[in-house]
Amino acid sequence: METQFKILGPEFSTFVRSVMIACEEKGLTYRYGMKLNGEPVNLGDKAHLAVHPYGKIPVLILEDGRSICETAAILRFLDTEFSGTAFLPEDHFERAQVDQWSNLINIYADRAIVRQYLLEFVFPKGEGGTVRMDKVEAAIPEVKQAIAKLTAQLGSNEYICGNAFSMADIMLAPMLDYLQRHPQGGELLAGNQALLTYLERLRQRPSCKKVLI
Ligand SMILES: N[C@@H](CCC(=O)N[C@@H](CS)C(=O)NCC(=O)O)C(=O)O
Repeated sequence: METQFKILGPEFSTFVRSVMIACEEKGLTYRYGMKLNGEPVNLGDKAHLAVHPYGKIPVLILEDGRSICETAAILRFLDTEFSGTAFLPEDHFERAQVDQWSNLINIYADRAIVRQYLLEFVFPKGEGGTVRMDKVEAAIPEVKQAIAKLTAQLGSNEYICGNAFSMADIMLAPMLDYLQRHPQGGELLAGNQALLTYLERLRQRPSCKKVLI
């Protein structure tokens, strides 16, 4: 029978989307949502902390009930366990480069683009549920800096770590996709032909066509 994974987390989360893209690339079936052992679970509940010590999502739940948390660890596991698109190069140095960029994207690009900027619009915390425009303005320099660093790393290559698709692209695709689709965020990317062409290349992959909607 086909392996079916459960992904703990809502479909709109960027990191959940990365795991979904990875499953699609490997041809795996999966379900997602905020449920553990068939029971609804909230962030930070005891049951959640049992599978992620810091109460974050996503968590991958295997068929036998074992679990893996942290997006990079999940993607690495899926890559070593299943054939299909390779997420990591064979060469050890190149592999380290992909790990390096996966981490840089997971920690720094995510903080600048998603946490400090996009989430201000998605979950407005201002008075009466308004967007805190002062926070948005304050976040823009770091978003621009993240865009500049990603553009420099991309160079004239097809993917973020050279000319092969990798785990680092899987980590980045949902973030860039949200940023570009967002009216103000999209303006920060406008005119950046290299990054926009790269994003379009990712969006054309069958995995991304299914997940980035
Ligand atoms: N380093 C973690 C980051 C996970 C993360 O920050 N997930 C967000 C959703 S995209 C989350 O759990 N947010 C809820 C919270 O921080 O309470 C990973 O790579 O999985």
